[in-house]
Amino acid sequence: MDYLEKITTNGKALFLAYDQGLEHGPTDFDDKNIDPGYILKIGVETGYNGVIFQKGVAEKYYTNAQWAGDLKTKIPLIIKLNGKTSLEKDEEPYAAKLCLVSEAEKLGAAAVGYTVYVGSAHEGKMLSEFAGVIQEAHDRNLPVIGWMYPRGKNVPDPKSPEITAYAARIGLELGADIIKIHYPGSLDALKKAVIAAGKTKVVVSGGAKEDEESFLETAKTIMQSGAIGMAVGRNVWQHKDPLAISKKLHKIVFDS
Ligand code: FBP
Repeated sequence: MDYLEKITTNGKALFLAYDQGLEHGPTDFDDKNIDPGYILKIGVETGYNGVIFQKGVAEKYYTNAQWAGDLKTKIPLIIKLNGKTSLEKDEEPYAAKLCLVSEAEKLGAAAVGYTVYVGSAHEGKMLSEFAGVIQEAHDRNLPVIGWMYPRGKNVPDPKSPEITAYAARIGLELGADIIKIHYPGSLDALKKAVIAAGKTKVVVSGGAKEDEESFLETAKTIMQSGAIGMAVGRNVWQHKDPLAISKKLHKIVFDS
């Protein structure tokens, strides 16, 4: 079976990330985007390939949501299984596992996600948990997306081409279906990471909100690299017109 069928369109993907409430807290939000229902509306109206929630938001705003009729046919749910808060300042981060694959499946997830802080002193624990997640998810025909984020004092330059390609490769070595990596700053560096990931597909994270023009230029570059798309949060739902920026992004991802 093609694990990725449910969360891609013609081999491309655009995901709407909304796990920042745990990762960063309400500081990322305004009066509108603090409401997960608002995010779901953006996701449904502009046809994202998946919305990324932690399990609590998933349960209350997706699995048991009545407002949008049969949501499951409109936007796939991706549950992020682990995470950490920004209050924890350990130089060597660890993202605790917060949800089981079986729970995610019960909540209606079409895919699951897991962060590995590549290079952290706690890397071994995360690699081992991630391997377990992949096995359990594949037993249930659920695709797995790995947030492969280099961090820690052994990683002085987390966006260097070498470390980005290494992080990407780890996704392939462990059996991730898709990896999510940060943009390493140039087309050439991203191409190297995509090649290192082999048959594991690559999506690129959006990052902190930036000027629309430079954000869309980067998106165009990303789509020339062999990456299949992006997983974007703040650059969409912090935008003054999330639907308009989503449409532009869709055109770049799916028409490239
Ligand atoms: P953004 O597009 O808003 O950057 O979201 C991508 C993402 O990976 C989220 O899934 C996650 O909450 C956040 O970035 C984590 O960012 P960081 O670890 O850099 O604080």
